[in-house]
Parts: sequence; C-alpha cells; structure tokens
Amino acid sequence: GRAPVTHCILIGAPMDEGQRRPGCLMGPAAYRVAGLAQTLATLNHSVEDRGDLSPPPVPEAVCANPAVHHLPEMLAWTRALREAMADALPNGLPIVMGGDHALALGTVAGAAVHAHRQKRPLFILWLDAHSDIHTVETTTSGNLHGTPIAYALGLPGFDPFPPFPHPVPGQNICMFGIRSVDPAEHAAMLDIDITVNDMRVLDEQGIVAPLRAFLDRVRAADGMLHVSLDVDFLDPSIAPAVGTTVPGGTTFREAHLVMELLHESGLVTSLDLVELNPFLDERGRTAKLMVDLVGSLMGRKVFDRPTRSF
Ligand code: 4U7
Ligand code: MN
Ligand code: MN
Ligand code: MN
Repeated sequence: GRAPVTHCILIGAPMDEGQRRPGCLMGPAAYRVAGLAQTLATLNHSVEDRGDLSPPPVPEAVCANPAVHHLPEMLAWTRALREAMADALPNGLPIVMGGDHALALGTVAGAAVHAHRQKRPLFILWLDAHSDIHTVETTTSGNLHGTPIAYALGLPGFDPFPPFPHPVPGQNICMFGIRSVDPAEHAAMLDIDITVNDMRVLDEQGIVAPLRAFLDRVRAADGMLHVSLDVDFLDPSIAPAVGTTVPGGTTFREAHLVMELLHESGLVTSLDLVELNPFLDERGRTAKLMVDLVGSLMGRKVFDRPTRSF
C-alpha cells in the first residue's frame, strides 16, 4: 500500500555561531542543492519551504563563563527557532536544516511548547558522536553546540537563556552513536536517568533492539518524537563534511536502518539536520547522504514489498 502523505515543512537555520569553524551556515543551501525537497516530493509528500530564518541579534547578553562566545546571537537563534518550530508543528512535520547543533536549543524548546499544548509527552532521539550535555557554565570549549541536551533537561547553568519551557525528563531522552564524552558531561549523566547507547552498546547489541525498546516507550506514552541528527553520528569516512570528526561512527547501513525503523514506527514528529559544513564536503557527498537518510526516514525502501492481494 502507499504510505500516507506527510506535509513536510522545511526551515533553514543558516547559523554557525555555536562552534568556531565557519561553514555550517551554508547547510540550508546545500540541502536545497542536494534535492531535499525533490526527494520528499518523489515519496508523495507535500513540501513547503519556509525559507531561511534571520533573527536580529539580542544586544548585551553576558554570562559567567568567559569561554562562551556569540551569546547574543545564540539567544536570538534560540528564540527564533523555538517560535518557528512551535508555529510549524500544528501544520506538519518540521525539518530544520542547520546550521550547527546549537540550533537545537530552540527547536527542542519549540517542540516542548507544542507537546505541552497537545498534552502529550515529548521524547528526544539524539543521533550524535557527542552527548551535548554541557551547560553554559560547564562548557570548556565555550561552543554552545555542545549544550542542547542539558537545556532540554532543564538543568541549572543556562543564564541568560530563558528557562526551558517544559523540561524533558531524562527517561524520555535516548542517545545513539555516542563516542566522545567530556568529564563534566559524564558526571552529569551519572546523575540522570537517561539512555546512552554509545558505540559499545551498538557494537554488542546492534541498532535494532535498543531502538525498538525506545520506540516502544514513545508509543506506549503516546509521545511526540523529536529526532536530532548530527552529521558526526556517521563515520567520518562516509560523512566528511563536519567540523568535529570522531572515528568509529555508524556505517551507511546502520544509519539507514535507524531511519527505516523510524519510518516504520510512524512516531517522528520533528527533525533537525545539524552540523553539515558544506565547505568541508567532497563534491556534495555528505549533503547527499543526509538527504538520502531523510528519504529513508520518510519512506523510501530498498525493496517495497507490496501487500499480497491474491
Ligand atoms: B556537537 C565538545 F569538547 N564536547 O563541548 C565540546 F569534545 O553538536 C564537543 O555534538 C561538542 O558536534 C560537540 O566542545 C557538539 C568537545
Ligand atoms: Mn551534536
Ligand atoms: Mn556531535
Ligand atoms: Mn560538531
């Protein structure tokens, strides 16, 4: 049978102030060139491209950690993305084209606002080499792309950010692909009931069992599911266009299998595509791989087995 059509809402977030290597701001353009909208249309989905956000910077923002940089810009992006996400969710499936991972400070907040309005719990699937659970106070790099999980949990240490609208409990957060955790992050995770499927877990158990276990919990709770896909979830040998390469990432087939299982679940309600740095790409291969993964998430199959009617 034909998959039900989804209304996909593309939102561009051309920003790269959440880390120090310029280039992620070209991400939305690269996804458009790589054919994201066409890929979705081919799968019978309707597509609305809302263009790129360009928030004005918030003047005069300061925090106690001298390492933190671009704080006014990050506050502005967080606010703009929270509103864009909360506005889009009632109308379809928002796909936010980043931009570095600091954009999730806003997208997850917007998803939390919407889930609260729907009186449904929010779940987060974090596909990443990193745990991104620093606070504005604990980050030593000062790069806020390493902080969105702590913000979503409602942890202290986020002045001068607005309080996270409706904090997501650790039990509702599941990480996959983890292979780089800083000491302060490790300490934070020991205090929180959060599922950390690091690469060791995936090596031993594979992708399917741990992912199904999480998706079963989302379904049982009638939850909304925000998926945040960091390019560095993938092994750098297949996805070179990223500033923070960490060896030992997921393979082409593991990543596609995650997307295929997510499609089959029918549970995904919003998606971030983050950390693509087109300046570091090789003839667009990472951008194209990310678009292909979205294709699998949205229903493309290797072999679409028809339901037998005879
Ligand atoms: B990404 C790091 F020190 N933990 O805080 C930091 F290892 O969005 C990396 O997952 C953060 O790419 C990576 O700077 C953030 C580092
Ligand atoms: Mn990340
Ligand atoms: Mn990462
Ligand atoms: Mn990164």
